[in-house]
Amino acid sequence: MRGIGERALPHDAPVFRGVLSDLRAVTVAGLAISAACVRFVPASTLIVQWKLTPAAPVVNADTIAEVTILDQSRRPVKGAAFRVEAFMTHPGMAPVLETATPTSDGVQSIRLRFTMAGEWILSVKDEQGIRVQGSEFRVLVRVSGP
Ligand SMILES: [Cu+2]
Repeated sequence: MRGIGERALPHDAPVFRGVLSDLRAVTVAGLAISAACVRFVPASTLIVQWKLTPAAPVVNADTIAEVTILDQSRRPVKGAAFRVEAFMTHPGMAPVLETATPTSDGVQSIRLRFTMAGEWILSVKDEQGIRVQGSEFRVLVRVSGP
C-alpha cells in the first residue's frame, strides 16, 4: 500500500520503506510524528471528513459531497487528484467513480447521483487509484424526500 507522498523517495528506497513501516506503526498507535527532513503523507494517516447535501440523499437526485482531506497535522491536503468511489454492498452493481474538484482549503466537491435506494459506501481514492484508508463513509439513500 503506497502513500501519497511516497513517490518523492529521497535516496535509498529500501531504507526509506523501512522507516515508512515504522512510522505507520507509530501512526496507528495515535502518537505524534516528528518527521526529520522529508515530509510525506502516507495515505493511512489522512483524515477524511464528509459532508453531504442533502444529508439524507434521495435516489436519482443530485447529492453534493464535500470531502475535506487533512494530513496528520490537520492541514488540508491540496493539489492531489482525488476521486470518490460509491458502491453498494450487494453483488452485480458497478461502482460509480467521480473525479473530485478541489474548491478552497483542500475541500473536494463531488456531485453524486445514486441510482438505487439502500446503503452505499463512499470512499476516496488517491491519484494512484489507491483507496485512502479510513475514508469509507456509509450513507443510506432513500426512495424519496421528506
Ligand atoms: Cu444496488
